[in-house]
Amino acid sequence: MNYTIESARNIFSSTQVADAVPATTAMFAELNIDDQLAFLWYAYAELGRTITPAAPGKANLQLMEGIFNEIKQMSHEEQTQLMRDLASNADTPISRSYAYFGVNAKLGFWWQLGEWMKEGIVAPMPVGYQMSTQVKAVLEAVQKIDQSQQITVLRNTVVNMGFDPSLADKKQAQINFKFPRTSLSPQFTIEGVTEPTVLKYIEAMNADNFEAAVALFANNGALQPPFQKPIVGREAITAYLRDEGQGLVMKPTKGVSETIEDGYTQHKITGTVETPWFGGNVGMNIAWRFLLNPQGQIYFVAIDLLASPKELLNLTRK
Ligand code: EQ3
Repeated sequence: MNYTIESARNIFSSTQVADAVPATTAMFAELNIDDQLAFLWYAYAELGRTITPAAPGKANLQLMEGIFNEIKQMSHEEQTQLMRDLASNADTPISRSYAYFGVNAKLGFWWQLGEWMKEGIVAPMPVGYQMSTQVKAVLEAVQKIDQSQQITVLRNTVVNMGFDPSLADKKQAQINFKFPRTSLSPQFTIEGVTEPTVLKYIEAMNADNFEAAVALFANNGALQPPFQKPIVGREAITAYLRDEGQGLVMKPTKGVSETIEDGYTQHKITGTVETPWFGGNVGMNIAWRFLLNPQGQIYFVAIDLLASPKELLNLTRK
């Protein structure tokens, strides 16, 4: 059998992913702009009752100092308009700069605005704000999902802001955050999997060594992030990982390896992944579905956010 990226996407097809994430993100997108901003405020505040993101570090925030100074000098009305412009993908200078921030820079930008909203430096939620029934419905939906899914919804909404989000796929991020690692890479063994390429991939990712991780891919190989289409080719994968892979801690625990046709092998590994924003407080349940070519290179890997912890045990082929 000759594999294509399209056919490779179906390996280990019984994997149950967290469908509630795209469903909730779609509900959010239906809200009007003020309701979207209000939803984010309440969802973030609600999350903050149990976990709060770590401060992104001075060096990272300094990368956006110019824009932050501009914002601090604005009136509350202007700040509110700025937030509306970002959420509605309006074409304004700040909204354009934002579109070129890396994912973590976008999150860091809103983290800072959130802090300033609490302090009253940036326009807070209006006193006496009455939540609409639509906002209530999305909040209820988000309360039903687990924290790793909640933070994924929040992250998706922030990523889609700014002018013009479609540019985000084609560009090299101009502001990229770095998260210095505070501890040694975690030691791991994957029960059931000894394939060197898979082990080297995890090791490289746990050291932010994206060049080493990408060298494991075939030239025409692809990486499929959760809820996204495959990213094809080494150059595009490197740009993606430099932006989104920083500071992740991957803790794979078990897996299964099988030889299939023509010397190809497939491997499904499950475990948890921690983001530098929430550290060990949120362990995201993840599956990696690898298809290796006969040379042992990664032809395809899908990263899935799993529907439930129970899915960590699902290593069946079909
Ligand atoms: C100020 C406030 C509250 C109100 C205002 O009205 C609007 C907004 C937006 C506000 C602020 C909101 C804020 C500050 C939200 C912050 C949210 C954060 C920090 C969310 C972080 C989420 C991080 C996630 C979900 C990371 C997931 C990463 C994964 C699953 C990575 C997986 C990968 C693996 C395992 C690989 O092997 C390869 C690569 C890949 C990256 C895909």
